[in-house]
Amino acid sequence: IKIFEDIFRQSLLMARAIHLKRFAKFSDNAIKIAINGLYKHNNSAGIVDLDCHPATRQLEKSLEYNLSGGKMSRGMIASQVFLLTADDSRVSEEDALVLGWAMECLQTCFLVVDDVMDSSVTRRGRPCWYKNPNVGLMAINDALSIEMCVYLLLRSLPSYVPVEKLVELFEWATIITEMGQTLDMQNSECSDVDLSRFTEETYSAIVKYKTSVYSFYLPIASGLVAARQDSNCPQLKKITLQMGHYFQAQDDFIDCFGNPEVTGKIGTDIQDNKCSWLVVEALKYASQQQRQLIKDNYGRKNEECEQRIKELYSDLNLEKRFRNYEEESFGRITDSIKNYSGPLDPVIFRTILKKLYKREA
Ligand code: DMA
Ligand code: MG
Ligand code: MG
Ligand code: MG
Repeated sequence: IKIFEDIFRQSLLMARAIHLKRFAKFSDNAIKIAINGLYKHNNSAGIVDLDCHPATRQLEKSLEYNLSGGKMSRGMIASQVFLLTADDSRVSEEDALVLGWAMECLQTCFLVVDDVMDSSVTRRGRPCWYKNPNVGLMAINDALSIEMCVYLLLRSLPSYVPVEKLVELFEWATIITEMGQTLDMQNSECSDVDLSRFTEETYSAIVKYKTSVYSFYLPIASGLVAARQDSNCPQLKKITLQMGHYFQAQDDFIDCFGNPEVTGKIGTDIQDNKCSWLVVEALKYASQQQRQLIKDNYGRKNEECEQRIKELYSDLNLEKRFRNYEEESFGRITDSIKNYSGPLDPVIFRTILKKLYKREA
């Protein structure tokens, strides 16, 4: 009955919601809005000339390349929550789309630098931005510019949207995520493989900072803040943290066991010495001998070493253990959603969870 009720309520909400295609198409407009914002602020200072500037062209190119090809789930969630919870009749679909693309710009700037830090090769089925000829480490500067597009977009919103509150929320989520990336790097960039770092506690802390806040809390909370709804709800925090933990565990699983044709990226966690869900789990069950094997082969920039770790993961039944974790997480999050009471229709949480469940990309 619950499922039918969900489908019915979902279709009701869908009638008022934004479709993925419309969201995707708006990306060109979002780029124009960001660039226009850049001109506008520039004119008031009047110091530099941006017209037909090769640097402006570089920003446009990096936006075109990097904003496309993703699942756009964070942006879609922010847009939907905004549009579905706003009582103010002046709130338009375009306002919601602008918020959604600000969210996608934030995600994009994180990914561009993440790929540099993780020495990744592909992203969304194409070479990582920094791997492109004529880009290289300029990607870092491009990422900083893309980060500022978040604010150019937010500040383009009309005055009936609480822009300052949104800016504050985005700033907070950004620095938390960056601290998460610091934790992620501090636990992987060490000359000696230190297995004592790979604990569940460390893992939970990294994931809370680097993934949950910007991937789940921010999209929902920003939608609520934009719509002037109450976002200060302990159960919302609980649900989004649990979703983030589950999402990153899946990301870590996919890094090793996923199909690059489907995920669009080639895994790097083993060679990068990451505190991944898999290595934490492996260490729980590894014998003394297997621990030594991890110590000798993990975090080496060497494909044979990587292969040995993958074999060990299979010997330790990590695929099956992950499937169990997946079921447990699904149950845990479902229970948390049941206890939610707030301005959001809980069918939205259930829809997000359904999309996550058993995802392969
Ligand atoms: C990504 O973690 C986290 C952020 C903040 C981008 P990750 O390096 O595991 O992501 P991916 O597997 O997509 O490179
Ligand atoms: Mg990465
Ligand atoms: Mg990373
Ligand atoms: Mg990953």
